[in-house]
Amino acid sequence: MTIETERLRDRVAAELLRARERSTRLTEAVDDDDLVAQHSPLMSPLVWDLAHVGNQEELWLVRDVGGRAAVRQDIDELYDAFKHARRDRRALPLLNPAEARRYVAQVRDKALDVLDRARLDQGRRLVADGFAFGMIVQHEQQHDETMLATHQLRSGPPVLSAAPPPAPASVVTGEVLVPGGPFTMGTDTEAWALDNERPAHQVFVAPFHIDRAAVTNGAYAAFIEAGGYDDPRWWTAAGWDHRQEAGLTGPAHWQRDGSSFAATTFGRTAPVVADEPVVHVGFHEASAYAKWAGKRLPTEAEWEKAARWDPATGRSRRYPWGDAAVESRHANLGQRFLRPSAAGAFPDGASPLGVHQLIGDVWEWTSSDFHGYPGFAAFPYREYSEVFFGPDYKVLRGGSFGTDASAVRGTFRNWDYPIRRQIFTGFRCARDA
Ligand code: AVJ
Ligand code: FE
Repeated sequence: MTIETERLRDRVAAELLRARERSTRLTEAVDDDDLVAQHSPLMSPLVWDLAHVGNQEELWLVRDVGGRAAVRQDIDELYDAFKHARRDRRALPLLNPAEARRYVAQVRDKALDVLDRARLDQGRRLVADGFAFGMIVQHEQQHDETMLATHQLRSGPPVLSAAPPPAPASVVTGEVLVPGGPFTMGTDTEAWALDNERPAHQVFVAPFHIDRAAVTNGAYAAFIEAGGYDDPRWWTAAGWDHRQEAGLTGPAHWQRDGSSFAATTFGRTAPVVADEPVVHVGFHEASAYAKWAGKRLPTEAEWEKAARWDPATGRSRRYPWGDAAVESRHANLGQRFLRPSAAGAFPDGASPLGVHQLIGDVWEWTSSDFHGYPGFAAFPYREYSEVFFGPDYKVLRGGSFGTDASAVRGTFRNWDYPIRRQIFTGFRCARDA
């Protein structure tokens, strides 16, 4: 076995550990009553997420890759996300917190043993380059972001805290012109890319302008103050219906505070910071803001071209800053800070054209429905992406402050219903050139 393979094995083990440290932090922050509670009909009890992470690890790493006997075959059905809606999971005979912790630890022991013996350098496609392990690392990190969103929805005194994010030397505003022409969207070479990011394919994009930063709280407050939520001209028919039905008046968690706004974040209420990206807005609100501003949301292809296309070489790179792995100076990721950072706070992560913070801070709504790329093939299971393809879901790009670096890249695609705003969603605007 090569040194390369051994280095990959060490990296996989380190990533599995890092994910588990985060799951542990998020589930040790609250008591057992809180872990089993349903904090919102939109979210699972935290203890479900924990055992579900273990169950996926058991299914893929212990049973499939390892070919080992089941640890707990009897609980598969309880932790199958397609069998029970989130709002119904509280009532299931779930593992209690102590049992769930014991279960995920048992599975992890076996998974590490499987990792020790796995042929990462050859053989099954599922195992080559550590893909199955990478998929499970990302799966746990995705659920850790989901658990963070559950924390944001729970009531009671704060239990999570973090330092404030860095402030920019100068606030980034304005837009850049992205030249028209073809670029490579998606990937064939990113080892841990999920099925919906594949295959790489050429896409022609007409020239467009895109904002250098996400829409800020200050800009969004101006939309509210201008009566944006009361003027159907800015909303699509479906968006206006939803705005009326849900009684939307601003981002989730905002309260009016005299002539300005405050937001409650992980149990603490504070004035919104004008230069930070707006967060907890739905697709309909993002589209309405964009129309009011004389702009529109970028398509998914436009977003990816802005994030990956290198004007010097015409090549698509892994990240806005190049092909180098994520470092802390590049982006606000990984729950280091528990809120988005102001426009311009991560200049080292900017693209060659000067577009900032495409990765990290807030998930960005695009105007695109979630579909498979030409030549899409579900791998390793249809339920990761394929069953969600169609007009019901909108694509989100770039990751948030709650997303781990292992679970986002220039090609990564997230999706949600257009009315959803419990995840850490914002947006940036674009317009035709
Ligand atoms: C890609 C974030 C939409 O959380 O529903 C977790 C990821 N898939 N378990 C989700 C996922 C299976 C997925 N998203
Ligand atoms: Fe899952």
